[in-house]
Amino acid sequence: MASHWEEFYKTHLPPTDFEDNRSLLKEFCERHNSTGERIALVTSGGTTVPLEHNTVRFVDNFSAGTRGAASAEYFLEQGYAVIFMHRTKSLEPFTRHFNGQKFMDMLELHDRGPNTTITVKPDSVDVLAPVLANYKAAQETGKILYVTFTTVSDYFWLLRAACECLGPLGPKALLYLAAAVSDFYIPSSELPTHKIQSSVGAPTISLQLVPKLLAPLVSLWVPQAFVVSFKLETDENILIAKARDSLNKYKHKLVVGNMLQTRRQKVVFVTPESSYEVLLSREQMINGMEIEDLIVSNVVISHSNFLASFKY
Ligand code: 9Z3
Repeated sequence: MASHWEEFYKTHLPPTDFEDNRSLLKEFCERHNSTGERIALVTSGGTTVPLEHNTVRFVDNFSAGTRGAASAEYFLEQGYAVIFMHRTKSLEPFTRHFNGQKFMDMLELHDRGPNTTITVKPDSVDVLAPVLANYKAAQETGKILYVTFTTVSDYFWLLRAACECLGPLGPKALLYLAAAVSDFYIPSSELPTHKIQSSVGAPTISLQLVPKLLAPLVSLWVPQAFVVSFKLETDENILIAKARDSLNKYKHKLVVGNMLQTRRQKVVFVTPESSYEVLLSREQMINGMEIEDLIVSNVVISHSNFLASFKY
């Protein structure tokens, strides 16, 4: 009998841009594998669950992709090549610093008829320059690949394709699964084609469990990789137990637990041997330090130890 995840891929079509993304992933992984670099796959942002094939409405979640976008920058700083697999229109590395009106407010318009010019305000140069330098460096050295998903089904297709391309890197591949992936969905076969009509009364929407992809991911797709998953809870009393359950079930290396309410200040690292908090001090917070800086530094140390002890 086909497993739940195999059944999923049989009954859900890949997204329309799937083959293009697969080629990009393949080229990126082969290029960095040939130079012996480490690659971090960072997943980021939330998945949607459409309620109709021609989607007017969908179920979504809170994630703006802050964790993933910030972490991608810190992995680049640590010398990793990065696949940034994110929800369309969620936060991206580098541009995240200048979201919304912030960017416009940094610019000055010098309207001189046909010789109009635009400059960066002097007091914004210090803010923009380092971010721009890091952005340009990542682009020019081909160190970052952006791929996007919207629905939970898109995410599943893209995740498997990324894993297939990362497989040959063995333990040099690091998976950092920070996307907020829906646990529930409506199978394609049960979706109405057209917009749900209010004239037939209030709809009853019945969701089903998504397959747990961490199982094939760890045991079949990238069995040698260093896999880090995130666990989000809102009830502190169950966080560590849930993180430990996940490690016991899927046998990966590390679960980073976080609470919705305090995720910007602290997380808990749960490994098969131990659990410890990683948190920003008051002073670090005042100085504008981001917790992702600490999370990524700790993850990179664990990945290095894992690589050092890896038996080929
Ligand atoms: C996380 O727990 C991330 O840290 C956040 C980041 C989504 C909380 P933001 O985008 O938030 O910075 O606002 N991601 C994993 C969430 C998740 O769906 N985990 C699944 C679960 O908890 C397992 S992979 O069951």
